[in-house]
Amino acid sequence: MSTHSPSEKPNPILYSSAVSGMIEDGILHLTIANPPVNAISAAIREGLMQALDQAEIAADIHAITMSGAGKFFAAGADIKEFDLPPSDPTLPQVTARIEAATKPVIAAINGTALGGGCEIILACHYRIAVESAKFGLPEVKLGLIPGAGGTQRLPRLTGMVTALDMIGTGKTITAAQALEYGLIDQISAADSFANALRQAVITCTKTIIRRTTALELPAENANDIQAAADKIIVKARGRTAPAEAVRIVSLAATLPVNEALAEERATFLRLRQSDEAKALRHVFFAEREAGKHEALADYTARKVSVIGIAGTGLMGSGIAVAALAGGYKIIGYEQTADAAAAGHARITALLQKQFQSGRLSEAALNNQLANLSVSADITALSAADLVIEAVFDDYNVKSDLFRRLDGTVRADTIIATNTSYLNPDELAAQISNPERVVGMHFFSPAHIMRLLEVVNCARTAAEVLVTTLEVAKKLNKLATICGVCEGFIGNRIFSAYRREAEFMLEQGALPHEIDAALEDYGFAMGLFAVYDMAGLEIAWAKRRREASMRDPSAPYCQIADRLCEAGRFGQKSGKGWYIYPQGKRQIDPDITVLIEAVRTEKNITPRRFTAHNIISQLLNVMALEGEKLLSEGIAARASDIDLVLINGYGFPAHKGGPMFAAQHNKD
Ligand code: T1G
Repeated sequence: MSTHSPSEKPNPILYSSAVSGMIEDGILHLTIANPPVNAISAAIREGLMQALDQAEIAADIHAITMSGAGKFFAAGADIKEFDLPPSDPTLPQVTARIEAATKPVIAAINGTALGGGCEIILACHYRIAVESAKFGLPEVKLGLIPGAGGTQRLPRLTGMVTALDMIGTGKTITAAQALEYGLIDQISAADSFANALRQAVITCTKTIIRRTTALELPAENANDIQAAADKIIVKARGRTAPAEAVRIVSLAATLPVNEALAEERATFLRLRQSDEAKALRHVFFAEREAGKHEALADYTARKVSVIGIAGTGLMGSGIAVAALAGGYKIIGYEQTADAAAAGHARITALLQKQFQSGRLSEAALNNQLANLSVSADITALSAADLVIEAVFDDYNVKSDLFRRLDGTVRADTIIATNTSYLNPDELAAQISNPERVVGMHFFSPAHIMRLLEVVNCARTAAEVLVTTLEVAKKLNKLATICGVCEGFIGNRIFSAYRREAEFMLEQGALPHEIDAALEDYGFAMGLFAVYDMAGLEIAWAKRRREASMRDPSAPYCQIADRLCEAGRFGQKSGKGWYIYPQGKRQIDPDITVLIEAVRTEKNITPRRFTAHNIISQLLNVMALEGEKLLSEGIAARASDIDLVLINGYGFPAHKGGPMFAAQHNKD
C-alpha cells in the first residue's frame, strides 16, 4: 500500500493492482478497476479487504464509498478464475467484511452491477445509483447460484417473490426497477451524482448502520411466494441451477442467516464444478470468441446507413424489423404495389406488436416507421449501401433478382443473400463485382432469433465480410462465419441428425421415443414434433427433385416419403408423425404400422433403443458432421458449431452444444 507525500496533490492509495482509494473530507472513496468490465478478480478481493481493514482503524476516515472504474460497477466474479481452486479472501468473505464494517459503507453505483458485483452492493449499508445503472444476479445462466450472500441479502431488501424471480431467471433490471423493488435506496442523475453521494454519506454517518442480513424478511403472501418458486421450476426444464436457486433463496425464510449462507456457499462450490456449469461457461466464452476474426483485423467496415430488403414476406419483414431496431433506414422492395403495401403492413404490424408489449417506446416506434419505406420500383434500392434479398428460395427467382439488382444498385453496394439451400457462389457469378456478394442466413422469425450465419463466399471481399459482421452486431445478432456448402453449418448438421433419427426408426425406435429422449436431454421439443410443426411437404418436394440424382447404393429411408404419400404432411394437415385431434399432438398407432411395414420390406429385425442409445447415436452423428465441417474449412471453430446448434436448432445450452457434449462424453 503506497500513499503520497504531504506537499504534493494526494495520489490515490493503492490497496492492490485493482483497488485504489482517495480520502476526501474523511471519506475513503474506493474504486475497483479491472477492465473491461471490472470482473471481480483475486486482486479486487484482496484490495477491498486491505482497504476495509485500513479504514476500520483510521481515525481520519468516517465513511467509505465503493465505485467501479469506467462504465461498469462490476460484472461479477471473474469467470476465468472458476477453474482454479478458490483463493482467500473469497468473495463471501469480502461481502461479510463490508457488511460488518463499523463505519458506513456506501455503494456509489456508477454502472452495471451483476453477479458478485451486485452482491457487493447488497452487502453495503446504503446504495445510490446513477439512472443508467443495471442490476442482476445472472449466475443461473452459468449453471450457478449467487455464491457471496446474494440469495440471503436480496430477499431481505426486495422480498422473496422478487428475489426468486431475479435469481431464478438471472434477469437484469434497471435502476428504476431496483429502486422500486428496494434493491437500492436512491437514484441520481449522472451530472449531480457527486453531490447526491456526498449528501448520502453525510446522512449515513448520522444514522444507525443498516446491515442487510439483520433485516427481517418483508411480509408477503405465501401463495405468491410459492407461485414465484413454481414458475422458476417449470421454466428450468431439466437445468439444475434454477431449482437450486429456489431451494437456497427459500432458506432465507427457514434458517438462521449464517447457516443459510454456509449452505449457499457449499451449493455454489458444488455447482461450479458441475457439467451444466462447465457447459454454460463454454457457451459464454464461445459467444465472445465467435466475434473474433484475426484474419480480418486489418480491414475496416464500410459505412452502412441504408439497407434494402428485397422480399418483405415472413423472413424479409423480420429482417426489416431487426434492421430498423439497429437504427438503419430500410427500403423494402416487392414486384407489385399490392405486395409492397402488404410488406409495409406486415412490418408495421410487427413494430406495433413490439410497442404494445412495451418492448418499443412510442418515440422509437415512430422513428422506425419514419425510417421505413417499401416500393414496387426496384430503382428505390439504388440508395442502399447493402441489399439483403429474402425472396422465395428458388434458384431462378433469386438469379433473376440478382441480375436486376446488378443493373440497379451502386457498383459497391453489398448484396447479401438469405438463401438457406442455394449456392451463393452461383448467384454471385451472375453479377458484376461478385466480391460484394455475401450470405446472411437468418433464422425465422428473423427479428427474434439471435443466430445469423454469415456466409463467406468464394469471392467475398474481406472488407465486405467485415462490414457484414458490423451490421450483424447492430442487428443484435450472434454471427458465425461459415464457408459455402449445402445447408452451411446448421442445416447440414440438422440434415445429418434428421437422417440418423429416421434410420433409427427403421432400426427399431419410434418417433415418440426419440422425441421423449430429446426432450429429456433438454430440447424444448422433439425432432418429429418440430418436423410436424414445420410441415413435411417442402422437404418431400426437395427429395423428389433430387431423387434422380440420388446414389442408388446409398442407404435411404423411405418412411418420411410414405407419410407424405399418405397425405400426412404434419400438424397443419391434422396428421404427420403424430395425429392431432383438436390440434393436440397424440401418438398414432398407424405410424407404428407404417414403420413396421418398412422394416419388414427391408428385412430389418427391430431392436430396442434406450433414451441413452438414442442421444448417444444422435450426438455422435452431429459431432461427426461437425468434424467434417471443420476439416473442410466450412466452420472455423468447434465452438461456432455449438453456437449454431444452440441458437438455431434448440440444442440445450446447458449441454454446451454437440461438439462440446461429444468431447465431454469421451472424457
Ligand atoms: N468474468 C470474466 N470475464 C468477463 C466477465 C466475467 N464475469 N464478464 C465479461 N467478461 C469478459 C468477456 O469474456 C469479454 O472478454 C469482455 O469481458 C467483454 O465482455 C460469486 C460467482 C457484463 C453484460 O454472468 O453478461 O458473479 O472477449 O463482450 O457485451 O455470485 O460481459 O474481450 O476477452 O460480454 O459489454 C456473474 C457476465 C458471474 C456477467 C458486458 N456475472 N458478463 O457485456 O461485453 S458469476 C455474469 C456479461 C458470479 C458470484 C458469482 C457481459 C456484460 P474478451 P462482453 P458486453
